[in-house]
Amino acid sequence: MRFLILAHFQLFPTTQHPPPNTHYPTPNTQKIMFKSLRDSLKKTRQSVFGQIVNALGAGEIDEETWEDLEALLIQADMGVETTLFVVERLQNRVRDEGATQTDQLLALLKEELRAILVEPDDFSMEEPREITVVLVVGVNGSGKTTSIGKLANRYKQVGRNVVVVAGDTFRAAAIDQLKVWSERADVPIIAGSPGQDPAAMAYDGIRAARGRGYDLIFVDTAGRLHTKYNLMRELEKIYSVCQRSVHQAPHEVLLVIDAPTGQNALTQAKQFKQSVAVTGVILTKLDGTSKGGMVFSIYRDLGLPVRFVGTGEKLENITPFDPDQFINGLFDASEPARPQQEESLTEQESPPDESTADDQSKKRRWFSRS
Ligand SMILES: Nc1nc2c(ncn2[C@@H]2O[C@H](COP(=O)(O)OP(=O)(O)O)[C@@H](O)[C@H]2O)c(=O)[nH]1
Ligand SMILES: [Mg+2]
Repeated sequence: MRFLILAHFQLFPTTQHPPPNTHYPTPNTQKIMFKSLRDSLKKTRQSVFGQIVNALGAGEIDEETWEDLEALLIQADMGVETTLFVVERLQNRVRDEGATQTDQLLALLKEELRAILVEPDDFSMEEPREITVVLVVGVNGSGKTTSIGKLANRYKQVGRNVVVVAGDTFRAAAIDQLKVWSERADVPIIAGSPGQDPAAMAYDGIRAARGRGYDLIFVDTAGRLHTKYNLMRELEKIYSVCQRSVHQAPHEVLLVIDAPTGQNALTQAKQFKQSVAVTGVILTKLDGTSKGGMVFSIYRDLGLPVRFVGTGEKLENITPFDPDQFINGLFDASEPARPQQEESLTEQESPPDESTADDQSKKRRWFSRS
């Protein structure tokens, strides 16, 4: 056999499959989700969007208003193109609607920003089907393995039969790291040995998972190989293995983007999009950056919806992206704006410390509110 099955995989006898899920309850965690999204937007809100609220406080719209607004939107990492697009739309609306006051402009700005966050199609990962394959791609250190651990936990909590496949065979540490996350999420892992062909690993993993009746498979992938060319070819092979293994798979291809990387991440994202049919974005490390404005360029420049936001390093620190909550979180006027103070996040490849008992109880609280 080319792969090893670690963790709890052997707990399920192969002859007795868990029944396929046809109904996936979604936990009613609206309030808690909003809190965690809002909290993770603190830096973005305090450094940039709070200043926009101040700049558009009370007064007449003049030339300086437009200059300040443009500079602040660029500072929020919205990207030049998206910023110019928004400012032009606002100038047209101010003219057409006869607005003269900055508070009117603020209301229009919120509307225009919200309009960029187009509601995507239904999330394929949550549609009932016998088996759902989710491929997770992105550059090294962006948070793929961590996000898979968090999502495995989240979906296991709502009754899915989750399994993770260690498709990053480039580094031994990557396999170990996914193993740690699978233990935290209490889901089985299918892993081979370092250096093994990742597409063959994906094939074996999907086949084994299918044989044992799992309904949600997350496939981890490498973010770096010897060359970028190799990486993209390898991802294409994994993608095509998924296509050949399960009808309409991969059902989701989630691109993990590291928010602190800002606009540079978009160039990398475009390269991934050229190789595989990316369906959505997981935006990680929003908690450590003031670059939350890049959500708008992900939607506009990449044409991709943000599906989840990483709000910290712990198991429960992931939240579905909600456009209305995002806009509210950016402009919450109850906090004073502070000058921008970017804290860079250190990227480490080893798994973070085990969650504490307190984390575990928080996790239970998170999912028990329904
Ligand atoms: N603060 C914070 N750190 C994160 C988040 N997601 C991932 N990380 C950290 O980012 C680092 C790299 O994550 P990893 O999952 O190994 O990235 P991968 O190489 O893409 O698999 C780790 O130290 C993670 O703890 C997040 O949402 N917030
Ligand atoms: Mg990884």
